[in-house]
Amino acid sequence: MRNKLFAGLALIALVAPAWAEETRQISVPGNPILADGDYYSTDPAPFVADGALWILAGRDQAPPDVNDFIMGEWQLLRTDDPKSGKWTHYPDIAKPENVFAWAEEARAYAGQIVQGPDKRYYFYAPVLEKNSDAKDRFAIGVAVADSPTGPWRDAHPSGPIISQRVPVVNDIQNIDPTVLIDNDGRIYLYWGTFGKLLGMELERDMVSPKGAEQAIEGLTGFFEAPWIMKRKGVYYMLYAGNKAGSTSDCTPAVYHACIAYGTAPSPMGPWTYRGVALKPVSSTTSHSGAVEYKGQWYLAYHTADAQGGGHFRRSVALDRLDWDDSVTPARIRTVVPTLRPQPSLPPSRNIAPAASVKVSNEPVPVQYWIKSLNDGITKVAPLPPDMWGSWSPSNPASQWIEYRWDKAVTIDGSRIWFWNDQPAGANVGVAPPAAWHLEYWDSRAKGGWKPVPGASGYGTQSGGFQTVSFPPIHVRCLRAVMMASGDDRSHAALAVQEWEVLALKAMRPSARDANRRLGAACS
Ligand code: FUB
Repeated sequence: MRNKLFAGLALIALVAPAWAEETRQISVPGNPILADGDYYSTDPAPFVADGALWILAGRDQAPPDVNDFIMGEWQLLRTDDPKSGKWTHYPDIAKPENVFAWAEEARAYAGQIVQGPDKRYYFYAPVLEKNSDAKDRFAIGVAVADSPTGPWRDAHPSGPIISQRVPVVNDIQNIDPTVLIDNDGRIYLYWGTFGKLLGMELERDMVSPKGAEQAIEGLTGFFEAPWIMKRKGVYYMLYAGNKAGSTSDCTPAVYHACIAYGTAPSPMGPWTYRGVALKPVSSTTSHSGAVEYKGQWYLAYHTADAQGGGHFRRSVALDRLDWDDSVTPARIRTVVPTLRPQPSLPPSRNIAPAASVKVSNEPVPVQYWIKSLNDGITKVAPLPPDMWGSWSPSNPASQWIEYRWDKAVTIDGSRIWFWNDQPAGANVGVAPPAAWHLEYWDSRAKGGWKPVPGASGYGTQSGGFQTVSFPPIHVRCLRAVMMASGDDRSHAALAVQEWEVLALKAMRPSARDANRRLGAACS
């Protein structure tokens, strides 16, 4: 797939001088920066060095049907002018097993590069320890180099500076390091995931602990991906938060994250939650870093928006981060993600994206996402946020999902893609429906939900579209009514990855409005 054109827009590969037969000059009109699916780039950590803006990133290498973080190496992106869209790409600046003799390959997780007091560059890198009896072998190593591009060598060859065994025993997963060198020269390291965040002061050698690990509290909904920074005397911590729920300001679905942030008057707190800097992106994980460059702040983050992208095939994006200085401490204005110009979509008979959605099981359990029903995305290996679902400890015998259009539409077909984690006929978990059918709201006389007449048949298999056709019918509200499989004791739950409704003629799809409000009920 190397050097393929994405969306008809040029990605120009030139050969750069000296060390860098591998570097590539990229000219991009927007996000993601690497968008053609050739190199995925993830967990961005921006920094300024030699007058340029750099982004350290991991590299997702999982095949499309594998849900795992297969990440063999780190890479760099560099620009002198983010607005120009011109970047130099340095693939493979380091691999865990080449830099750290004690590390295993393929888990080059989210790192950060900072310039130390000795002007050399220090790379805080979470990797898997090869020979460790720790329950969780993730550990943070530190590499050092004279240039961001390396060569990187282990700054602490005796092993990681943080693990479940050093400097003291801990029981967290030791990943996602972030470092601040304060104006007084003191150095602070923070790290953690799965809701646990630790912080520690480091000596000026950048590797030795100075003082004890401390739990960082007060960052509401903290999940992972901390990013420490300081502006106008205030300490800011960005992080991936997943305080999920239907009324959450962060995310309605637990498998998604927003980038939230808190502030503190000193590096170790006390921390106060302040709000959301970036709403959930298209990948389940969200990971960001912010930096000021030539007077403008930027937020680097990743998404699943590149060609062939996914939750484990993520790509780095960069957008402006603006401050509201009318309040104290200054507030981060919610970042507006931008995309490069997208190819116009071909005409389609599917008019589901123009509908608003109502379902029988509101509030939808936080592991599912109602918006995925008509987002036009189907995946071979979807995760729970890629579907609407209904699992609960006690599942009813039936559920429905409903589309409402602003005006009545004439339709003659529908396609639905069920998802399951249990076989057909199961009475637990999520299974394909035992049966399903379409109903429309009949507005004549007293009105009422009626089966769509003349339907060709309702397949119940999962893992692909089940298609039904019927004589044209004029409707404003349409339901897919699903009967769960099960028995006298219990029923399985139901899940749908995508539900399409087909108009008679293909038309140009109107822009999808993800924030569309629920349309008026038909009843
Ligand atoms: O890339 C692997 C992991 O995914 C990172 O460590 C997390 O922050 C999340 O982005």
